[in-house]
Amino acid sequence: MTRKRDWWQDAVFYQVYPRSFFDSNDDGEGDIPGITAKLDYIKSLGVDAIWSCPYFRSPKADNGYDVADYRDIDPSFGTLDDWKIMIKGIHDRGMKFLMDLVVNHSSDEHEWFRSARASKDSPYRDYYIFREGKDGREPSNWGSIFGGSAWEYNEPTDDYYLHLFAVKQPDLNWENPKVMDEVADIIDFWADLGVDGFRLDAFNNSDKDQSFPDVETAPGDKYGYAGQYYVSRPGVDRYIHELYRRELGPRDLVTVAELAYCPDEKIIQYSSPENEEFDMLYFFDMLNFDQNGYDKFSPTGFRVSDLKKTMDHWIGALHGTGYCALFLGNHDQCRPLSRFGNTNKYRIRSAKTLANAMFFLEGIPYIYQGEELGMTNTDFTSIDEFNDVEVFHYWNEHVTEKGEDPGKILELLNMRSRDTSRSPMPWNAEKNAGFSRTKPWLKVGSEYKNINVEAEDADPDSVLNFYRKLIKTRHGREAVIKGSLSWIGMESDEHMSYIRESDHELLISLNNFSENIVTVSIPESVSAHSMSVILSNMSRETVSGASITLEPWECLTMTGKK
Ligand code: TEU
Repeated sequence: MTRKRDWWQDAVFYQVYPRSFFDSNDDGEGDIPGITAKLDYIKSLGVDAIWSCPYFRSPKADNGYDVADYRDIDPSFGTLDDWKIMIKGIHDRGMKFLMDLVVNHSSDEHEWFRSARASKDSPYRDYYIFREGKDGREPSNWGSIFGGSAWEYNEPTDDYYLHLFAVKQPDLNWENPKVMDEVADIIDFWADLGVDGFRLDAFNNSDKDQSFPDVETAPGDKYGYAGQYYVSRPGVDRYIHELYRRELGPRDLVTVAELAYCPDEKIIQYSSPENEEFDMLYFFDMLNFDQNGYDKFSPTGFRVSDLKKTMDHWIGALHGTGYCALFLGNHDQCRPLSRFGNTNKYRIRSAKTLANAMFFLEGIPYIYQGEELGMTNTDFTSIDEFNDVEVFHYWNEHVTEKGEDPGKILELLNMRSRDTSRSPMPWNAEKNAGFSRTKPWLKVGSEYKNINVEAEDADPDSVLNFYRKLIKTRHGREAVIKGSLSWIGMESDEHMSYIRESDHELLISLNNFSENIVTVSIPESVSAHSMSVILSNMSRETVSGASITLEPWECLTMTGKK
């Protein structure tokens, strides 16, 4: 089946974190006019579409993923008129715009929840999930994704409400058809204003087993992971299909599903066009391979063979059916360069190699703001410098409650916390990295004097200019969009190399992920063809032969006609 809404299949997306992108009114916070002011920059990358994290009215307990009004812009981000100017600017430049739709939960300050929690007779009571306590405590021992219980006591009605995320993010009750009607209306509202699609936040958590069975807990823990009772249950398919039928399909809107803890057997179902569910799949779990399970704060060390196996797994499963997002970082992860690359001698080379290695795979590349500059993790020197709800939960649990070494926990937070990648975008070498003339809401990374847009724009060999070439080189390539994938040396822990092949094109991407000189044997099926270098981070112009020797962190992409 051919998809009608297919512009995105050859697209590259740019992810904006609005609070940290650009501050147009010098209050220390990025805003919507700030995005508008930088549209020429985004366009200059050659990307096709922008996805922005939320900017709706919100108390920002989870930085906007706690929405208090789905139809209004938070005053700190601007106004609806500012938004209209922004979307016009995006469309005028030939780009598309996807917004975040956060409807697994709302803010506890949303008027629905204010009313629901005040009285059992509220018309909004069933918009949320309230339950009586059991033996003087929570209705079940489910743990929240951010730590602690997933239930919060609600005094006015003497019962508890469910929040899979923070206390201020009560879960919406999708078993109530009125919630569906409300969300369909919200989609309608933004579609009328010109949005091109949505990223559905945490949507595969929307259907819960509302008998709330207790779960097993780790020794010493009060609460346990209850994913088996709320992840990717059948309701998710029903809900998204109904939204598709009512709004998304008829209005030609594109969706990207953020899927956390997604079981393999669901992914074909979610992405098969005939099911009319999601367009692109964004696997939150794609970056779990260098840690213990879902625990981002227990890193196990990076091996490039694990990255290859992970990509092979998801891409292989979807090949011929659907597309996943390709990314190594986002606002929920640390900076890929600090995690997988080299932040010292080979910073620039390795930033280019990480990008080159991902960009020629099958899928839709997503660039998270600042990645195109080769940004590294922000360095925090004390817990007071952080902002994220997840960080504070982790600190309280490990330092305050369990008495673990604060120095060690700080080190871990500097390695893996979400704030490491949420710092202001460095625009130039001036004060506050040119992001704002006032002290920014979150610390600016200390490397901004070297790593910033102005400096990199002027340097032809910068990471930024490599990304521009990379995006241009990727576009429109048959082998990249739908070609087969075969790995060269899948087990190697030094390089990530692969071949993509379609009816008329052969492409080979070689990426040395080590500080060693590495020799890669080229299969005869490729070496027999005349291949030309289309991208190199070492200014190589020609390469041939049955083996290729790569310098430390060198990357190289070549193509040939068949
Ligand atoms: O993320 C979903 C999600 O599962 C993450 O919260 C994840 O568990 C967490 O980052 C662990 O570190 C989305 C958004 O991307 C995230 O920013 C929000 O906090 C979350 O939903 C709740 O809306």
